[in-house]
Amino acid sequence: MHVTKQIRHALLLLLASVCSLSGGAQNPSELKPSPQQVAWQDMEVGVLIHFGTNTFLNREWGDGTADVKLFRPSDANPAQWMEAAKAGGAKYAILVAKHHDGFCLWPSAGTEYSVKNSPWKNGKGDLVREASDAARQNGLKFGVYLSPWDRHDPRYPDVKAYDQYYLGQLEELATNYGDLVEFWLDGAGSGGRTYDFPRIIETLRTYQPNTLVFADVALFPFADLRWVGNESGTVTYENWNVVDRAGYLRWRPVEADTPLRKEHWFWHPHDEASLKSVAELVDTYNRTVGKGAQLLLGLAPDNTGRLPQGDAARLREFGEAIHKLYAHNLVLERQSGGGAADALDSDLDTFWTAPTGSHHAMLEVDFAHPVTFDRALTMEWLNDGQKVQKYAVEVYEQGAWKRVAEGQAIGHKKIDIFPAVTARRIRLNLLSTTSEASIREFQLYDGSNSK
Ligand code: FUL
Repeated sequence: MHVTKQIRHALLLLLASVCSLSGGAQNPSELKPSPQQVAWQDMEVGVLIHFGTNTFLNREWGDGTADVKLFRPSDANPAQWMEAAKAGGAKYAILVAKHHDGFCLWPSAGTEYSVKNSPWKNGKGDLVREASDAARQNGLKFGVYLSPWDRHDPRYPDVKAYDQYYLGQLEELATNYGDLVEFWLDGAGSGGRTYDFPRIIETLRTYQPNTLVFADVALFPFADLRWVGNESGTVTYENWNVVDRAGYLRWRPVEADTPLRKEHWFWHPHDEASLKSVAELVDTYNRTVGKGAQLLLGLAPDNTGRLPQGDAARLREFGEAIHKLYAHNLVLERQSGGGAADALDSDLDTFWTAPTGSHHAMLEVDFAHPVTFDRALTMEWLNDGQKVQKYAVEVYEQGAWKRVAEGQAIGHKKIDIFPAVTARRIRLNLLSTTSEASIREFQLYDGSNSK
């Protein structure tokens, strides 16, 4: 009897480990975001700020030999950066605390290669402090980028010694500058190198349990957020939040980083022509946020330490353009919306849920008079997982329903843009859902109105 019990116990253990190894127990439609991921996805737009010795050398990638004395901005002004970011609609700012050249924007104890030996503020300055303070004063969350690849530090070839150094830096950043919303792990330059990431992330989690780790594919096992795979601000595929990493499924929403000036993360002289136009930025917004992704816009303060006036003005114009474009939700003027008022109220805290157990559903909006629109904005309530797998936006025309847009994933936000149509009855047709879908918003806009 006793032996049978032992055998049964051993078999159960074996079964449990086989299940977890094969990943067989995971079902993508049942995976849910963490509360931190839900809050992060709601921010939609952020900025990534590059400033350092490269700024003074007309370079994108420093080789680590730049003299610290080069770093002498006359007017480093993080408050101005953050004001501009806010005007552009950003809700968070990530500062490149150390880029690949190894130069640190804070007086790190582990190296002499930092602001503490630069002429800026006679070596008494701390840009991580100033930027984090300025971000919070402007209502922005703050995060850091700490490049693992370090082309300056002499310990870099010594894997153990460098890991220890990196860990110390992370500890400084994680314990001295308040809550970090995101930790940006850049894989560039690190191909073939193995860092002690289990320990590094453990350290981060110890001090900052709520920080979300962004990582590209090379460092993917550690990612809470994933890289979009390009720097052009494009999500070209159906965007599902649950993705697979070698048999292990997780909720990993995507962040699309792209610079405000084409192809330049750092500031370069005589480079004004590369500043993206408002139309390009709005298009980028629609192709990233409008596909359920996060838009992370790169900002580059110049060699005075200020964001160039043209860049700040462009950010403001972009912020205003988006605001204007999505200010007038026609659905609010409807005559009826069935029982789905909670999806039709422009209130992000309410949502409508399709009948329990349903795999398809309809949400119809009727107007007293025909309305003209050229885009639909739909949001899923994701706390319970991503449910919609196929949908269409349809208008009632001459006795039949006509499809004006269709897609698979909705996710956090989906913006469908199509030739303008005029109709009195419009519906969101949820053609296939894994279980009952929850719709946070279904909105209609006339883009031509905002021009
Ligand atoms: C890349 C880096 O190599 C670029 O210099 C920049 O920092 C960009 C945001 O990430 O991987």
